[in-house]
Amino acid sequence: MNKGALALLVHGGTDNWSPVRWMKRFGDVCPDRPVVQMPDASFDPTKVHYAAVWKPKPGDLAGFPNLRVIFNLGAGVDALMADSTLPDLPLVRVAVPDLTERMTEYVVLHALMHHRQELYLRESQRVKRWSPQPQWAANAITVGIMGLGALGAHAAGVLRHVGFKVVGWSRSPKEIAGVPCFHGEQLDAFLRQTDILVCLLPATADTRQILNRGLFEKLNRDSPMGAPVLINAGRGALQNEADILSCLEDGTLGGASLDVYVKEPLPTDSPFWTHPKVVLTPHNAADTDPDEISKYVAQQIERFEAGGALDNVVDRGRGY
Ligand code: NDP
Ligand code: OXD
Repeated sequence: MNKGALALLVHGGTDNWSPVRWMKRFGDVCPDRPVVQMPDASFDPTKVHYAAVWKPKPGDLAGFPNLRVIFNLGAGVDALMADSTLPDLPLVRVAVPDLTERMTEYVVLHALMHHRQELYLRESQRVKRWSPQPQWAANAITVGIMGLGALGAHAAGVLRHVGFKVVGWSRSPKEIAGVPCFHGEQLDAFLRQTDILVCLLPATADTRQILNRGLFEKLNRDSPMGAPVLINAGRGALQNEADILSCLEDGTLGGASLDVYVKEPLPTDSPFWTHPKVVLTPHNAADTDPDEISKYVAQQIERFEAGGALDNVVDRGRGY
């Protein structure tokens, strides 16, 4: 067995990131290649050609002199980009239908939850209040998606099928059937139309804290929902959490679904936990499935070794 080894560096905390589970899957899909869970002081680091990682410790990847490709086991590479010692090698991220469809489920679920006044109705049930409020049609609501990449573009199509109007905003111009697309400097025009703001941006130097009071104040104030709503499943670094709380308090925002936070796990003293206008999930909008992603990585390695191109290589200059 002289194939270059695959080193597994997985840190995450939650069950989905159990290194044992990932080791087992990579062992199954790379039967003729050493797969080593790091740290392993007994393994010669010069034998490592590939690394499959989730939140490795800064400096860890610099320890493999013959590394050829780094595979990030999620879609977002912000944790890796923050490592100034990251080797200058192809960095591949996850963009697969399995992850994309899971994220679309989350986005549609939460858009519908706010559109159908679920927070009000659940509270009504709790207090035995038979007092429905007027309803409006999905096509009276515009969902604005920030980030029209693998995830945003797919969610846009499904939201359209549900009946919402959908608009999108990205860095470069895009064309999506039935979805007016804005880019760059056209942000304000995009925000003016938006009733439900869905954020599926990567965290980069350009997008840090983009979800702030100034931006929320530009959202459509004439929504049938009374006030616009925020859904953020991108990254916590995109949001100013004090601004979200104060905008929920003063009605600039009518509600928020948050999956990601500046600090994760979310500290138990965060006001988000108990806020009546917040629907909170623990960064599980779209899990990366070890079965799917280990196959994806193994196939890419086979193709790379046969002289083929890698898919979904991160542009280090852009940071995503
Ligand atoms: P992509 O790289 O495919 O898409 C990113 C989109 O954001 C692109 O449309 C890009 O524009 C746009 N964008 C980036 N920077 C800017 C900017 N400065 N201004 C305007 N638009 C910008 O990423 P994915 O769709 O695959 O994933 C998006 C993010 O979702 C990930 O980076 C990750 O943080 C998060 N995520 C969260 C998960 C969760 O469970 N909560 C799971 C998976 C991902 P352009 O098209 O012009 O390049
Ligand atoms: C990802 C994530 O980036 O899980 O894939 O957040």
